[in-house]
Amino acid sequence: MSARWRLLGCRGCGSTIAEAVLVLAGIEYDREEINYEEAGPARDRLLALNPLGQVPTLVMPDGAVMTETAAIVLHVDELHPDAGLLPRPGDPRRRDALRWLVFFVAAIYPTFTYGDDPAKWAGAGGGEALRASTNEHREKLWMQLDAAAAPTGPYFLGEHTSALDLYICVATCWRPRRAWFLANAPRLHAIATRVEADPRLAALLSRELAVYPRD
Ligand SMILES: N[C@@H](CCC(=O)N[C@@H](CS)C(=O)NCC(=O)O)C(=O)O
Repeated sequence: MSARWRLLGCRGCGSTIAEAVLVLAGIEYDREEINYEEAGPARDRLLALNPLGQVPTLVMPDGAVMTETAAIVLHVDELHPDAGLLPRPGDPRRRDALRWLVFFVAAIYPTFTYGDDPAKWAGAGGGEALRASTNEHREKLWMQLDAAAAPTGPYFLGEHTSALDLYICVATCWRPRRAWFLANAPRLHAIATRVEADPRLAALLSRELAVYPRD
């Protein structure tokens, strides 16, 4: 059994959020690149661990499997409270952090789940409409999140960075991409660029996010 954590991820995907969490917590891990869209032995390995076929999928040193970015954030925050992933229990900002963390995974993330490969859910005939409606809905959700960000920043919760900033940094590279955020959700755009400049994360993020066009 390995003493290191093992992350199954896909460049620039939600696994980058989990990877940034591990980096901030100082957890040593090995990473396996998986193209979850491509049938084959790598996807079979992923499916054996996570029947949803999603990344991130983490195998912990005791062999336990963890999926779901929000669960990973909460678990690593418990193990490494000094990593600054979430405000400490009792701090009123923790309530906000939990609210928006769950908002991300319960409201925003599913728009990608159903919009990325819409024909899977709506059939070939309905795919285009599902993609358009999830794209449109997501823009509203991002604007709601932008309005909830601390008005003077520099991070979503205010003075201190948190795991929410990691979601913002990574997911603003996805549809509708950074130029849209600059025009429509400027607080989120500012947070995303600030996180990319964090020296603890710069190497990881420049490698992972290089797959996306920038402003
Ligand atoms: N709720 C999951 C969502 C993970 C997820 O949807 N990851 C995407 C990549 S960014 C994926 O694996 N998509 C493939 C699929 O859903 O089939 C989380 O928060 O970790």
